[in-house]
Amino acid sequence: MTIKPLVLLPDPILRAESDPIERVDEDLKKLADDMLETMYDAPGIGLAAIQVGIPRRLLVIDCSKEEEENAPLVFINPKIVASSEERSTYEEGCLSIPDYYAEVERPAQVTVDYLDREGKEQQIEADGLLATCLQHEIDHLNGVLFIDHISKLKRNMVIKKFTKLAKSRGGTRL
Ligand code: K2U
Ligand code: ZN
Repeated sequence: MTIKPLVLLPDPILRAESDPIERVDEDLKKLADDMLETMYDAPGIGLAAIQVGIPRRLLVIDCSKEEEENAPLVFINPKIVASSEERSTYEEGCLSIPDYYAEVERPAQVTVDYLDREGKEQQIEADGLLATCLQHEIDHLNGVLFIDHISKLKRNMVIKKFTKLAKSRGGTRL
């Protein structure tokens, strides 16, 4: 497996609409496995393919606790088919916007249709951190970042800071 370079704000590819996956083949499974290795190495609890520069509707998640066994999940062409009126707030971060955290309010429960790593149709009803993570990652597939859910003033400050950082670092690939 391979740890892949992360794409950082303000790389414009993070704003792309990712393409639906037509076929679940061995190459796609290898990409999912590389994304899981990249996510665990970061470390994070979720990762969308666009964050390693690949605009395909694929994401991986593992919300298991430190003291628990890993419980990796692979979501292919995920679609939110229902979300609760009730909302919850989490302090979110993003591997593409390192060391910046902000409170984001989202629906507390979501129902998501997707294909699993074997290409089998699945449906999950998620709440808690898994619901937040799924919405955060599915946002990535639509070119939406968690900073799009905070005030314009704060968002512009973050973008300005990461634009300056990218200039000093010579790019947006970590
Ligand atoms: O998409 C990503 O950048 C991965 C995020 C996913 C995530 C962010 C906020 C809330 C839930 C999921 C990373 O895992 S960032 C690390 C992290 C982990 C738990 C809570 C907050 C931030
Ligand atoms: Zn993110």
